[in-house]
Amino acid sequence: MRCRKCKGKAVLDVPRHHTAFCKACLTEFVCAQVERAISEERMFTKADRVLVAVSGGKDSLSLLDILGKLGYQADAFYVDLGIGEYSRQSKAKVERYTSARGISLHVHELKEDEGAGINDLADLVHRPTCSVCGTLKRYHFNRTAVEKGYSVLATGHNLDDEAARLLGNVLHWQTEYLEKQGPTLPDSVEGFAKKVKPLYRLAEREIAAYAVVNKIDYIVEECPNAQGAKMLLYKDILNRLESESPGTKQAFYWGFLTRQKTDEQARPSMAEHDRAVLRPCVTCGQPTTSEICSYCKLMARAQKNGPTPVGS
Ligand code: Q46
Ligand code: ZN
Repeated sequence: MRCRKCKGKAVLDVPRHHTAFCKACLTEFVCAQVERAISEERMFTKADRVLVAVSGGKDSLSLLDILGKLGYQADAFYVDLGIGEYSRQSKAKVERYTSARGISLHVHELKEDEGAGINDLADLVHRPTCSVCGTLKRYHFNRTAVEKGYSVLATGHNLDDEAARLLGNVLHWQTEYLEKQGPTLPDSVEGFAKKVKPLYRLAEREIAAYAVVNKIDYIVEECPNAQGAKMLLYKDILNRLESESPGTKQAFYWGFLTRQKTDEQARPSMAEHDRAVLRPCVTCGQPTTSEICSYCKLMARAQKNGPTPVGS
């Protein structure tokens, strides 16, 4: 297999673009796709300070790497979920990557600040672990970005993640989630950082190949709580469709984004809607749609149900 661009030895075929790339051309392709996502979706500029939420996995560390190569100001934020060996290893990968490149790293420790790891917290509030994890991560991503002066919070969600999420939302007609499923969510009110997903144009296997070619030392294991998650099933189904018919994932998700943009012109923008409904949480001051934000509700419930010393 030869690289379509330079005719060198190809390391990855990309059937959805009818092409194949060598190491150098793959890196160029990946960086160009991210640059295009950033400019087309007006995510941020070189003047913005960007906080990248990193897990130690290939996507978030690659995103940090690509933003550095492209000359953006990007720092890292890691939430230590306290999941035994998995958290220890993923944190070590993040620390090694950032310290080797002189990137600032902010860390939030659940065991220290919330008084328990994610599995114990989920038990205390009798809710599925990943749902509690989602609430906590969303809260701390935003709070840390705002408090530390970052205007933008970037996550490593790729095309496979977004297409799988879209499939889940469509299968259950979660229209309220569909409205908010875009690669750029605006900083509609004070106290909210803009949220962006600069990898949405790239498939998981393309990013995995980028990480290997660029010698990024990432944690290969998935979070142990991800096993059996619905998202993995949706990804598997989409991968089967993709192998039969390359380009399916991209057509599904990008087609959704095109329709979403047309619809937006016909109704009030999400920013206007948010401005009308959001107010500061009476407990912590973070923006919320009800009197008390979902993080504070969750922590109050954990405190009521257990001996956990709860921080804020
Ligand atoms: S980290 Fe958290 Fe995922 Fe682990 S506990 Fe579930 S949601 S699976 S992205
Ligand atoms: Zn709150």
